[in-house]
Amino acid sequence: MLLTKISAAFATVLSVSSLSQAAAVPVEKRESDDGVQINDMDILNFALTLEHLEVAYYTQGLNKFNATDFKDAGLPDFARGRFEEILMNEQTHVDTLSEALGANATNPCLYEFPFTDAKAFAKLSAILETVGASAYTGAAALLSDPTLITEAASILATEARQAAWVKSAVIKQNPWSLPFETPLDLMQAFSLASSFIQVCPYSNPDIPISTFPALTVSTPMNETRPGHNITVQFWPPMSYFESSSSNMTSSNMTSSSNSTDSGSDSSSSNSTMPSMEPQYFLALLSGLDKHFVPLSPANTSQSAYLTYEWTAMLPEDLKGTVFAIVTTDDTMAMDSNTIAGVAILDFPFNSNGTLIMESYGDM
Ligand SMILES: *[C@@H]1O[C@H](CO)[C@@H](O)[C@H](O)[C@H]1NC(C)=O
Ligand SMILES: *[C@@H]1O[C@H](CO)[C@@H](O)[C@H](O)[C@H]1NC(C)=O
Ligand SMILES: *[C@@H]1O[C@H](CO)[C@@H](O)[C@H](O)[C@H]1NC(C)=O
Ligand SMILES: *[C@@H]1O[C@H](CO)[C@@H](O)[C@H](O)[C@H]1NC(C)=O
Ligand SMILES: *[C@@H]1O[C@H](CO)[C@@H](O)[C@H](O)[C@H]1NC(C)=O
Ligand SMILES: *[C@@H]1O[C@H](CO)[C@@H](O)[C@H](O)[C@H]1NC(C)=O
Ligand SMILES: *[C@@H]1O[C@H](CO)[C@@H](O)[C@H](O)[C@H]1NC(C)=O
Ligand SMILES: *[C@@H]1O[C@H](CO)[C@@H](O)[C@H](O)[C@H]1NC(C)=O
Ligand SMILES: *[C@@H]1O[C@H](CO)[C@@H](O)[C@H](O)[C@H]1NC(C)=O
Ligand SMILES: CC(=O)N[C@H]1CO[C@H](CO)[C@@H](O)[C@@H]1O
Repeated sequence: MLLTKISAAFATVLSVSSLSQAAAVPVEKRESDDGVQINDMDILNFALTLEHLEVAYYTQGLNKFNATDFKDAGLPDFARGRFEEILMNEQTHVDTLSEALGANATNPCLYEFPFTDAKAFAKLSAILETVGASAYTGAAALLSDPTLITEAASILATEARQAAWVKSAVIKQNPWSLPFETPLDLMQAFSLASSFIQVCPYSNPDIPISTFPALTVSTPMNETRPGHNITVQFWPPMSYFESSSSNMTSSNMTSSSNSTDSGSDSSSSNSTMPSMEPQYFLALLSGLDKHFVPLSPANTSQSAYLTYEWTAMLPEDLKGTVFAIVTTDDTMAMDSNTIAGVAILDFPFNSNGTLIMESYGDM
């Protein structure tokens, strides 16, 4: 039954392994950052996946909240009418992309959105529009047909206008973050979008994009500030553990259980765990800049292999919307060295450029 929640099946539908679907729109294939071969049809279907999600978002929100609900939530009188216009924009994007893809167009999925009132609906819409703008910005480099690049840029600009309108006119915060929009690659954008997707029709085309393991922020929104420590949650990858401690036999494992409870015994620690604990970094994607800060286990007496809660000091100079991922080194933020993500941080600022405390993510 379609309503069954099957995230595993969804992951399979979008698995990297099945690339058998051939190109229809253009034939040329380009390599994404993680080496997966994708073509323009895949990119358009990816864009269509995001547009379907947005149509569902505005349809559900506008069905759920009437003019009185908007007013009661303290939103401006004009807001609901503009959200209706946004819905029409998104529906037109869906129609245009579907027409270009013909029989290969992907169909809508089932979605679950966490809004409980009109204000939360408005705030989350700003995040969706920003992710949309960032996804189109990142995907532009992967398109090969110049006509499609212009069409995608044209959609991108509208998504960015919509984001700016929600952020400024409705939420009364900064309409933009920095002089540059932050590009997200396909896997990063899809990791964000897929958190709202419950299940997709099996007949949908196989788009070769997968998702990262989850990264969540556990610091309360009002205490997540530049220059302060942030606590995030993710599991270090098992594969990393296995490859660094390759061919650890059961006798090695046995000795490991002896020495873990005596952390001071460093001479035996190398026969138990790999001698070097892994070092992870929080990569903060902000405009065209990438900031890296080291992560340490939040509980300093825990091994980095077994830690779920991590802490890092956020750089002082972050502003606006920032995307965070966890990487294995501090020089690049590619899919190949990303182990968890994507989390969204927001540091809204007023017209004097001063950070303001209330965040649109604070729902
Ligand atoms: C759909 O894809 C198939 C193969 O992937 C291709 O042969 C066909 O032309 C495509 N159809 C359209 C309408 O693009
Ligand atoms: C709007 O919806 C609320 C429930 O959310 C309902 O109580 C109210 O009567 C509705 N108002 C109008 C004008 O339909
Ligand atoms: C954040 O909010 C919580 C309650 O919502 C409050 O207890 C805490 O003091 C706030 N922190 C700051 C830094 O304002
Ligand atoms: C931030 O975390 C570091 C270690 O990760 C710790 O040494 C420092 O005291 C923390 N700072 C604050 C303000 O909590
Ligand atoms: C323990 O693991 C190391 C590799 O990390 C291996 O070289 C060694 O032979 C193993 N010891 C035993 C007793 O299997
Ligand atoms: C581990 O502990 C067992 C008994 O608890 C002991 O026989 C064994 O020698 C210990 N191994 C190491 C490497 O300390
Ligand atoms: C463990 O590491 C220390 C240096 O950190 C080294 O002197 C020692 O030989 C190592 N022991 C084993 C069994 O590899
Ligand atoms: C930190 O980790 C150690 C070892 O796992 C555990 O004994 C201790 O209770 C933890 N401390 C906190 C505050 O969770
Ligand atoms: C910006 O700064 C001016 C002059 O310092 C001040 O009057 C104004 O209230 C500030 N605006 C905001 C939104 O803080
Ligand atoms: C990394 C490594 O050394 N892997 C080896 C583990 O052991 C198997 C056989 O036991 C080898 O085939 C791997 O090369």
